[in-house]
Amino acid sequence: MSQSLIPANPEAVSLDWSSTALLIIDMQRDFLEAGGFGEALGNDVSFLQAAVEPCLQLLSAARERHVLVLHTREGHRADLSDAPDLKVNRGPLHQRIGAVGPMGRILVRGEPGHDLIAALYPIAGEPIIDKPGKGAFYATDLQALLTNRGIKTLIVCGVTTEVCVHTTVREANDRGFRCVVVGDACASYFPEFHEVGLRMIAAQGGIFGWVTSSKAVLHSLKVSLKKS
Ligand code: C5J
Repeated sequence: MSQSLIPANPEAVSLDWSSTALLIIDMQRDFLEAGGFGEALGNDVSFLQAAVEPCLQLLSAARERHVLVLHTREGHRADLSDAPDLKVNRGPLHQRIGAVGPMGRILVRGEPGHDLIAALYPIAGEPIIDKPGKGAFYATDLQALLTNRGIKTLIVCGVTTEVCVHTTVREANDRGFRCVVVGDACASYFPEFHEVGLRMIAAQGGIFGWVTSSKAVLHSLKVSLKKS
C-alpha cells in the first residue's frame, strides 16, 4: 500500500499504510456497559456508545487491508499487586477496583467486565496489550511490538478521550510515533472533555498529533488499496 494524505487538524497528514497500525484503546465492558468500572465511578456509560460503530468500521477496513490492529485493556492482576494504593483506595468499598460487581471483579484481568466488547472482539493475530495504567506504553511491551514491526504511525481510537486515549497519545508522541486520532471513534463520559481533549491534541501546530474523522481514514484506506 502507498502513501496517503488524510485531511486532519491542524493540517493534512501524510502517512504510509505499510508502517501504520490501528490502536484501539480500552473498548472494554467495564467502561462501556452498565455495572462496570465506569458506572461505579458515577458515569453515564451510554455516552461511550457513540464510538462503537466508527471503531467497528475502522477495525473492519483495517482487517480487510491487512493493517496491523492492536487492542488495549486496562486492568490488574487478581491480587492487585500491580495497582497502586492511590488507584485502588478511592470511593465506596463496593465500587473500588477489585470489588465484586455484576460483571465480576471490577477492572481485574480475566473477569467478564475486563474483556473487550463483543462487537470489537480481536481475531487471531491482533495483539492485546494488557496495561495496568492509563497509558498503553507504561509497563507493557507495546513499544517493542510496534518498533519490531516497523510501525511509525498510529491511528488511535477508543475510550476515554481525555484519559486513556490522551495518556497513550502523549506517551506515543514522546516516543516518536505519529498519532492520528480519530475524533468520532473516541468518546468520553464528559462531552466537553472529549471536545477539548481533541482540541488539545491538534493545538499548537499538533503538539500531540493530528485529529481526523473515521470517514477520512476509511477513504484513505480505500484509495490506498486501489493504488496498491
Ligand atoms: C479510565 C480509560 N477512564 N480507559 N480509563 O479510567 O480511559
